[in-house]
Amino acid sequence: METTEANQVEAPLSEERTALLKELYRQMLLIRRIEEASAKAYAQGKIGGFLHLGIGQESVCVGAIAALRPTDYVVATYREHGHCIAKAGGTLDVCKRVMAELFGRDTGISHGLGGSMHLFDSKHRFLGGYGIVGGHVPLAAGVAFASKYRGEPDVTLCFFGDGSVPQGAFHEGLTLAGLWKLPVVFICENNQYAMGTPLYRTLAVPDVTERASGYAVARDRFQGDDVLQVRDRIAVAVERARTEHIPTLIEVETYRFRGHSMSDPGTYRTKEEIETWKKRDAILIARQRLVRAIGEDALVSLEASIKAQVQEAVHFAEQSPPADPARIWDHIYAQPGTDPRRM
Ligand SMILES: Cc1ncc(C[n+]2csc(CCOP(=O)(O)OP(=O)(O)O)c2C)c(N)n1
Ligand SMILES: [Mg+2]
Repeated sequence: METTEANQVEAPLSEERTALLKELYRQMLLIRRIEEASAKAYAQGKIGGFLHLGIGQESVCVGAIAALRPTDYVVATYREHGHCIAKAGGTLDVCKRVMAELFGRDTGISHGLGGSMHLFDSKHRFLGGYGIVGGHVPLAAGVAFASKYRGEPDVTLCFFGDGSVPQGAFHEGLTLAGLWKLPVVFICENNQYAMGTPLYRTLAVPDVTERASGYAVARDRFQGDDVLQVRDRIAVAVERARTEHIPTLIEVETYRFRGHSMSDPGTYRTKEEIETWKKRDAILIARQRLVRAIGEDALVSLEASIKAQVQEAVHFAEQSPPADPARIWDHIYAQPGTDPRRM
């Protein structure tokens, strides 16, 4: 047994769990560095439009997606860079294509036509990137319905923020998922704010998962500080969705360290509040745990390679041609007879 800084006794990690934690740490750090680089490029005027960063929330998408099979689906909000990268396994290729999309380049993951809020990667079954708060919740139920209808074993993960919960579309999506027993897991990334509005001003019942009984879906609620815990708890819900067709409503407590978007200085929060949450940073916690398990040296080359990959992704975006105006009407409507999952 080892002792953590909080003086809690921590069970030693097995070799397998250490390897898993190292991979999850790699993905979380890669996503953070990609987003930091995109913030820099935005400030330099190289990225336009909206840019919502998930810095501080990486453990949710990385932990949750680690519980999936590659054939499972993910649907997310406009704060979805990390989800898209994690769904593709955190490769250099996806980082390049996400960065190129933010730069509005033809090589981008949506050919530069979508930008930050509309990443889409059908190959890896990442089905967007949606800007309408709560609007994608019924879409995720529809994807899960399609899997069940076709007799396919795939599960859909639907990520949304606390601001989606009071929306009508959230209610409709959860109602149908519970009624039709769809293989879907709804994950509320409760980052305490909807833009500048704190949770207590939007939700009369602050425990999001209390709503689950109204929809006859299972529920779970936990903190996002420990990425391994996120992975393990979501894995239970994914298994339940796959084998029993019981949906789950999950709430993960997390925090974004920056403003809502690049134009938000976040002055509605105190420095003390942000600093308190930074001590719970899942990347920091994972790193401390890995240092205790395998030593700092084992992480140095990993971190250097992440830095190099991020530089390569930015370089790729800068060198790529701009989005092609001839493509502007592509992918607006489905073509009759085509399967949008294979476009
Ligand atoms: C239907 C709708 N209403 C309002 C907006 C404007 N809006 C964009 S983000 C946002 C806050 C959403 O907060 P939350 O769901 O908690 O997600 P977070 O940004 O915290 O990740 C709002 C109100 C929108 N995009 N869609
Ligand atoms: Mg929120």
